[in-house]
Parts: sequence; structure tokens; C-alpha cells
Amino acid sequence: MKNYIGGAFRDTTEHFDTLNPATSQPIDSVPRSGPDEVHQAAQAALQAAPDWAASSVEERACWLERVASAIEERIDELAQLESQDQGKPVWLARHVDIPRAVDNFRFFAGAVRQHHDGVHRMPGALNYTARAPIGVVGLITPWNLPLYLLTWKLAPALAMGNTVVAKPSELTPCTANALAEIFDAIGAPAGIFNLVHGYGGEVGQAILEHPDIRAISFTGGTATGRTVARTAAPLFKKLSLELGGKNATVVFDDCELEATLEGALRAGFANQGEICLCGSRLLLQRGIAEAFLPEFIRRATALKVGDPAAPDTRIGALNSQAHRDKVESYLRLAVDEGGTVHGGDRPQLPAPFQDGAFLAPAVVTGLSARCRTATEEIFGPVVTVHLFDTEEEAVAMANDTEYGLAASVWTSDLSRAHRVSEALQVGMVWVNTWLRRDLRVPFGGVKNSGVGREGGHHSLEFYSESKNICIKL
Ligand code: TXE
Repeated sequence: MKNYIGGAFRDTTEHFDTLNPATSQPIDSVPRSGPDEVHQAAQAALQAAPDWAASSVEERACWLERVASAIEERIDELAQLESQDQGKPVWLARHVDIPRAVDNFRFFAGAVRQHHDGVHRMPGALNYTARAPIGVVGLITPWNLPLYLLTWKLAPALAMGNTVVAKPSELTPCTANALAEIFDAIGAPAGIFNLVHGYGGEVGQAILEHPDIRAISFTGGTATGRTVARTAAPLFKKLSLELGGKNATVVFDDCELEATLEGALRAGFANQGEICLCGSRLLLQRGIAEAFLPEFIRRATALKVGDPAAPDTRIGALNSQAHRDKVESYLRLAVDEGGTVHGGDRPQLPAPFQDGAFLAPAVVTGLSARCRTATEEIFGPVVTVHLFDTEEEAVAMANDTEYGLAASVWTSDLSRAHRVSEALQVGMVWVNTWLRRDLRVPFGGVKNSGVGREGGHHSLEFYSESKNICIKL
């Protein structure tokens, strides 16, 4: 694998391996870049910026559509690559991650065609507000949804006429590399998309500090987000931060039992629990607990863990051995905090998966909703369960974390659904569903879950600057 800078693949002297977390075997060798490569990428992006910014909306939208079609042509190969690099089941990558990357390019091609400037008339004068590209933007993305999240940022950034320096997670660089190959193969203008591989503290930090990179969109952990904010703020860079979550799945007595069980299961364990939107705190109203909880535990602990390529696998490998160690440390903490852990052991799997970073789903009962296990982001297949009596208690419990990303509410009482949704301190609420996404709606969190919104026109506005022009008539 090489960096992709100014429309050419360029190597570095140092490399590191990216591993398949399901087998712990190396898949590819990744350039270990640093500030020099980031500088080259920023210069290439800067050089490409005027022509790209001057191209018509239609031209840019057509390029986005060509990228989408080229991803679609390689969908099976990319799904396998994503699974090998990340650990997730192949079917999940095939049905969610890679199609969503295609959708991101197609959606923003359509959105930018519809985007228009504002006009404000006043007595004796006319204002028009034009949106211009920012210039070079930096995209830093995580390892849980590698291609999906990179394209979620890249498509609107390019659509609005910016050029890009992107850094994928060092743990999952493979599909970003494949995307660079796609840009190259379709002959996209050189320098509009530059990809620099390497570690966060080296490449990521250099992107944050580079004076020619004028905006940063970051998705990752809250602790890293703090470093990003601390570095970028004094340089007055435009900043979008999509950070962690500790989201509540709030289940009321009057919910529809079967749909809620399946919804809560999906919210808890999709993508091995490695999605910032996962419902890792299950809040159960006391009246339904007896019917719900044993069945939830039974289904969670029965989810099939193992070979990511098998079509019936529900839980693949966690992203790395180090991440599994972190998740397991929370299961030990849960016991210290007085909880009972159901499941959560390392499965014994046949070769070649015997050394993979697998962990069976865990449901933890008997914990206070305020303890560390119940309030810190674990980002793995772990759900803690807490009982409540009243609606007010449920809302207070759900809001009692430093995070504020998302929640789901399960009830057949429409008034309650509205009341609770409005009282939850989060950026997104799903009622009787989870992770149903419309790309037009705002995505983002409050409190320590981030700053800013992406999605639809929010993305188009983030990746541009508005300028008002007032003309005396
Ligand atoms: O993510 P990091 P990590 C959470 C989750 C996880 C924890 C830590 O709880 O256990 O974060 O994961 C780059 N300057 N989420 O450490 O470090 C890094 O190279 C600039 C939630 O793996 O946040 C990668 O490209 N960049 C999350 C990106 O930041 C830096 C998804 C994210 O990695 C950097 C992932 C620096 N100094 C983890 N240091 C979500 N919200 O979906 C690192 N990076």
C-alpha cells in the first residue's frame, strides 16, 4: 500500500503491518508517513484547489457519480477487504458499509445539484449569500466503519469544491487505499483526493497543525477529539467533531415485545457493538423486565460468533487484540462494581480463527446506572441493563452520562414517545427503531459526543464558507 498524493502513488521508507483481527495475520504493509508526507499532500491539494473550485457543480457531481459506480463495480471485493481489515461479518460490509459508500457519493452528487444560494431583499438593496469552498480540508476517520465514514466526509467536501487530505485509521487502511485506486483508475483530477497513511499522533497531528489545511472533520474517540479541538482551535480551523456515545435503549412496559427484543439486540450488538450509535445501556421499565430480560440475555448469548465470511455469523472479530483487552477490562470492572456478566467469554474457534480477537456478546445486570461500566464508552459487544419505574426516572437515567449522541425509545404510546424524545439530551432519537438513516437529516451529538452536525445541507454548509454580498439598488 502507498500514499496517494497529487494523483500518484508514493512510497515511504518506513512501514507497518495491518492485521486481520480475525486471524491476527498481516494483510498488507502500510506506509508510516509523517509531517513531510502531509505537507506534500497539502501542497498537492492546494495546487488542485483553484481548478476544482472553478469547475461547475455539474462536473463535480458527475465525478462523484463516477466514483459511486466504480465502487459499486467492486462491491464484493471491497466488502471482503473491509471485513478482513476490520473484523466485521462480510455480509454486513456487503449490505451496509460498501453500499452506503456508494450512496454517499450519489446522495451528495444530487444534493449539491439542488443546493442554492440565498437572496435577501431589503429596501434599496439586495443581499445574496454565496457559498464558496474552504480550500483544503483534512479528514480523519476511525476504524469501525472505515469506508462508510471516509466517504461520508469526502463526498460533500469534494461536492462543494474543496480538495482533501485524508487519513484513515492505521488499524483499517485497506478500503481507503482501494478508494484511492478507484480515483486513479477513473482518472479523477490529480490532487483533489490525497490519502496519507500512518499513525494518529504522527500523520493525524500533522494534518491538524498544517497551516494550509483550513478545516478538519474528525470522527473518533472523545479523548482524541479533545486533542483535535485543542490543536485546531487556536489555528481557527473550521471543526466538525463526531465523538463517542453511551446510548440508551429505553424500553417501556407498553412496547411491542418481539420488535423491541430484536431492535434492542441489533442496537446493542451490531458491528460487534463498535458503532458510536450502539445502544449499550438498556433501560427497562420494571413491569416488562420479567418477560424481556431473560429472553434478551438468551438471544444475545446465542448470537453466532466466528468466521466473518460465514453468512450466519452475527458477531465477527473485534477490531484488534488491544481493543478486545480494553473491552474485557470493562467486564472485570463490571464484576468489581457488583454486576453479573452473562456471556462475554472468548469463544474457542477452529483454525484459522484460534488467535482472532473474538469476544462473545455480554449482558451485564445488577449494576447501578451511575457506575463506570454503565457510563463510560466500551465500544464492544457489551450491554448493561438497568430497571426503572417512571418515565421521569428513565429520562434522568438516560441523560446521566457525559455523552449525548443518540437514543432509542420503545413504546406504543405516541404522546410518551414525543415527551421522552424531547427530554433526552442527545442529537438523535429513534422511536421503535434504531439506526434508520436518511442522509438528509442532521447527524451529530451534544455534550461530549461532539460539536457540529453533518448530513444533507449541514454537510454542504460545513464544507463551505458563506459570503454575503450586499448591492445598493
Ligand atoms: O480511536 P481514535 P481509538 C472510541 C472507542 C474506542 C476509543 C479509542 O471508545 O475504544 O475511541 O479508539 C486518529 N491527532 N471510538 O484510539 O484514537 C487515529 O489515527 C489526529 C469511537 O482507536 O479516536 C484515527 O484515524 N488524529 C469512534 C482517528 O484519530 C489522531 C470510533 C480515530 O482514532 C490523533 C473509534 C491525534 N493526536 C473509536 N490520535 C466513533 N465515534 O465512532 C489518533 N488520531
